[in-house]
Order: sequence, then C-alpha cells, then structure tokens
Amino acid sequence: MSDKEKKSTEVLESKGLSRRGFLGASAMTGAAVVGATALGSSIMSREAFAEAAKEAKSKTHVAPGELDDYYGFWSGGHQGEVRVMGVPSMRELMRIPVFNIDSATGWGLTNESKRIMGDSAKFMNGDCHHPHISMTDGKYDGKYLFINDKANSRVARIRLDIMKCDKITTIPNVQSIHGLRLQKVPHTKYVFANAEFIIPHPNDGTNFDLSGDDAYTMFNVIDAESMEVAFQVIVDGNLDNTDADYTGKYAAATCYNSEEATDLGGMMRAERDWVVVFNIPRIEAAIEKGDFATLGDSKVPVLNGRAGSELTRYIPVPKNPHGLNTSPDGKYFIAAGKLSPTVTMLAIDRLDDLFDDKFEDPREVVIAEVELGLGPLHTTFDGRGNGYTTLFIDSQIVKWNMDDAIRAYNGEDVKYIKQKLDVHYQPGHTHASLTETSEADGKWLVVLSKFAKDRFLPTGPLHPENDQLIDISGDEMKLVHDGPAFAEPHDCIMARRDQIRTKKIWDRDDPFFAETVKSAEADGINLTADNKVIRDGNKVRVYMTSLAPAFGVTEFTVKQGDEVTVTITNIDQIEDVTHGFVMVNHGVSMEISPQQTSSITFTADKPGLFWYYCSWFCHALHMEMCGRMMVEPA
Ligand code: CUK
Ligand code: CUA
Ligand code: CA
Repeated sequence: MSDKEKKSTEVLESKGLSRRGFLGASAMTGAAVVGATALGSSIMSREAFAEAAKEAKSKTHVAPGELDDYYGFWSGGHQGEVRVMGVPSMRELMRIPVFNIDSATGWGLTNESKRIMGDSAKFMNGDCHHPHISMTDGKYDGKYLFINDKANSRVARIRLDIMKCDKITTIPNVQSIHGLRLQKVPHTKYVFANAEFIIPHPNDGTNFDLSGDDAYTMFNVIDAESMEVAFQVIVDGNLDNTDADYTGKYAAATCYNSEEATDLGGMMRAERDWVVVFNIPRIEAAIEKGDFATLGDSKVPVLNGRAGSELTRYIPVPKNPHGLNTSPDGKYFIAAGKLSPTVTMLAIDRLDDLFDDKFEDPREVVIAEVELGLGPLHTTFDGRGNGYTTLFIDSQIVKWNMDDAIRAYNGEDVKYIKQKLDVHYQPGHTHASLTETSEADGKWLVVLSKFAKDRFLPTGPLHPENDQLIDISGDEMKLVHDGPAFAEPHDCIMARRDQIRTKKIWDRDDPFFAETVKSAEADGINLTADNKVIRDGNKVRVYMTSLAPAFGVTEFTVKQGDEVTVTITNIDQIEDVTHGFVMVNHGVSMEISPQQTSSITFTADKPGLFWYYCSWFCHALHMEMCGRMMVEPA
C-alpha cells in the first residue's frame, strides 16, 4: 500500500469507516460492479495476508501421496462442466463434462454421451450453477449429484460411482432453470428446480405480453430416479434460489422480481419481494385428486401455486432476495437480502400454522431479520449455531450467530456478528463442509469470489475467479488458500471422502453403455473378444478391443461417404489403464477406460489413408498404439 493509501485508510478508520464500507455504501445506490472496480486493492496488503496465511498453511498442506479429507464438487458455470476438487488441498482431481463438449473423454461426441444428452445434444453450451449431492435421512448418500443448466433449461444427474453424467432432462414449458436443491428427508425422491424467467403461455409467437395471467414461471419438481418431471407449480413473480427442509414437507424459493417487471428499474421498485414456500404433501394430494392441468404437448401435471392457492405461501422479505439456505439444525430457511443489508430467518416450525391460516400476516414466520452488511448473497453454516454470509458489495464474509440474531431482533442488546473477514473480491456463493446436511462439521469454508484482480499472475483482460479456502474450525475464520478458477463456479459442495465410493474399473454390465452392448449383440459380436468389421449398406461398424499397447483392429477399409461407427472395448483389467481413440482429421476422439465400451460415429467423407491412434497415455509403447483407415473413393 502506498503512503497516500495508508493515510486515507487511517483517516477513514479514525472516522469509523473502512474504505470498503464507504465505497460499499455508495455502491448500494445501484451498480455493485462500480464498487468492485473502484476497490482496486484491499485494505490489508497482500503481504499481510500472506503472513497471516502462513500460520494456517500447514493445515491445508496435503503432502505428495497423501489424500484429501473431502471431495469437493464445483460447478463450471457457463463453461458447462462439473469439477472434482480435493479439499483442503484445493487440487483439481477430475472434470466431469455435462453440458459442454469435451475433447478428452469424447463427451458430446460418443454415441453413449449423445444418447444421454438426448434432444439437447445439439446445444454445445450450458450454464451450470448448483451442484447438489443426493441424501438419505438428511445425510449425503453419495449416489448422485444433480446440477442445473440455466442456459438451456436442463437438469443433469451425475452418477458418483463412475463420476459420469448419466441423465439430462430438458424441463418443458419454462425458461432458465436456476436454483436447484434436493429433498433431504426421508431421501432425495425429488429434485427441486426453479425456472427463473416469466414467459407467455402458450409461447408460440402469438403473444409477447407478459402482463396478463397467461404469463408466468414455474417451480419444477423432478423425480430423482427416473429424471422425469413429476410436476410443475405456477407461481407469482419469478424464482431465484431454493432449498428444502429436514422434514421432507417444505421447499422454499426466493423471488427477486415480485414486480414482474421486464427491466432493471422495475425489478428493484418494491421494497420487499418474497420467499415462496411449497407444501409438497399438499401438491402430491392435489395431483392424486386430479387437480391439475397440462400445457401443450407436455404430459407433466401443472398446478396453480399463485398467491391464494393452498399449495404455497408468499412471505414478504426485503429486497431482491437471492440465496435461500436451510440451517443444518433444520430450524430456519434463511433468505439473503442482496439489495437489503439483511438476512431474513424464517421459522420452519411455524410453517404448518402458516399453511393452516393461523396467522393474519405471513410475516409471523419471520423469527429474525438482521443487518449483516452490504450485498448479502448466500449463507452457509458450521453446525455450531453460526451462519456465514457472503457480502458481495463489502467483499467480506460475515460470521454471525443465529440464536444471538434472534435475541437481537427481539430487542436484546447482543452482538450477533462474530467476525467479518475480507475476501478477494466480491463473493457469491459460500459453502462449508457438509453444510447442507445434518452433519455440518464446521471445518472448512469455501468462498467463491467473482473477481481475482491482483491475486494471481495476470492473464490478459480475462481474469480467473478466486476460490478462497477458510479454516472455520476455531473461533476465528482464517483465510488459508487462494485458488484460481475458470468461469464460473457459482457454487460448490463438499462431502467427506468416505461418503463417495467410486468404482475402480467399469462393470461390463454397466447401464452407461448397455445400449451399445445391445446393438453389438444384434450384430452377433462378443465385445470383449471379437475384432470385426461389419458392412451394412453404406454403414460400416468396426468392432475392436484395446489391450495396451494395441488395438484389436489395426486396419480397415471403407468407401467414401460411408457412415462409420467404431466401437471399442477396453479389455485391460488394470486400474488406470485408459485408452483413447482419435481418428485423424475427422473430429473423432473418445476415452475407453478399463472394461468400458465406447463408440463413435462419423462420415468417412474424404478418400485416402487416415491414421487412428490412442490418445490416453497407456503404455511405454503408447505412441505405437495406432492403426489405419483406408477410404476408397466413391
Ligand atoms: S447464483 Cu451465482 S452467486 Cu446462480 Cu447460486 Cu448466487
Ligand atoms: Cu492405449 Cu495409449
Ligand atoms: Ca424486486
């Protein structure tokens, strides 16, 4: 920090104002990003932080050969994938392509992945925000991870035993799936997914007016096993984030656009928007009774959950609320105010009475509404009664005690804010270890900061983001690690390593490639033994094995214009011996892990000789693992 900067900081602090608070306050008038760029550098110098971090550094050090205590799953934002991290080392362990195309594994290129992507395989982008792990009795069961796609209105499921996406569902009748959470109790039967944007119904180009009753968005509920949409609930306003309770009965969602405006000014007009609470048993009963409609070609039951409906309740909260988080003790839904410096705590045990119309005012369920700082976005928990809320505009994470907040709200003179820690910079989501379960263990906290600015070597105009790791095991939060991240991990989730059980090699009967096995059987092929080329009109099917360092077929001949399908079964039984298949100059690439079958289809559109080779380093003779496709002119 320059002397001049030091001086001005001293002056500000002597007036009880931090530079950040000062700028933050002016930033509240509208553009948060103005605050972000004006900040330039933090009050505490990088050197000072480095010094403070040294002390805690040993805690994050996972020595070569040692394993992390936690699996982290990071969303890849508009990059479209999920990233698997080790915590506390913050080492990236793996990437799971989901809504993107991946050259290394062939995701989006292979027949197996295209089948999973279904009709939406034509899209090459996605925008995932919220990864969540399936639960049984409020604890991670390690079976699935679900994630939304805001860009193309989809929900995907990842099987955690193989760490591959195995289902993608496009949600009908809505646009932009954003908030996503899972039913926690008794188990994840349902995936709750908010659609953000209000659209006209029918949306067939005959009506662009969003002011009438035939314009709305919906709360979408997906069956976690079948990945079919179970039902949709029409709401007033729009929907942002969501979470579920620990009884299995309620889900709640924030709405920032109660105004149903189409422009920024309009969306900020009201002092309060709301949290809408969904009563799942009542919705199920209504469906049972046939109390629903359908829209267009879709067969999904659509229910009316607008204000006044028995299925929902609307609780006014300030202002353009964003994050919605359930405390791990099961007591509160907590909505972060975003344009209000407050969080609102809703008492879940008052919801039964709210739905039974015992209250005049739905605000009776508000048990506390306390000020934390500027731009509160998301809250996470340590399982010891404390919440940790990101303050986007203040560039801080604030630790606060929930009981004390309630006492303060009731007029007692207690300090509910325990600590504010600078983070770098402009944090969005935050997530503490095991926090979405009843086992929140209060060890590690990740803050996903949207701006890195000066924290890393410069990378041109496009900067990485900064995922910061904070030790919350003691009384004080301690920043211990900066981790650059590529666009844009909105959210992450951490599970204990014993909660995730992965396969070492594929089972031959895995459903992931069962369709491919079936069609090979129709061709009379034994995939683990046969190396054969089958011609079927202008379709050529090449079946081969791979065993380090050789493909079972090292040359085959086709005619120009043939549609060629190469199906490879990796008969290596050794863990980690993955092969690849790349057909040069044909846009063909895929992974074949031990005991896996992968297939890919392409057109041999150019006459000539084309080499194919193994792309995953598998053996000392990996370079020699290759073959030739001869394409005869048409
Ligand atoms: S949203 Cu991104 S910072 Cu999509 Cu969970 Cu809050
Ligand atoms: Cu097989 Cu490299
Ligand atoms: Ca609003």
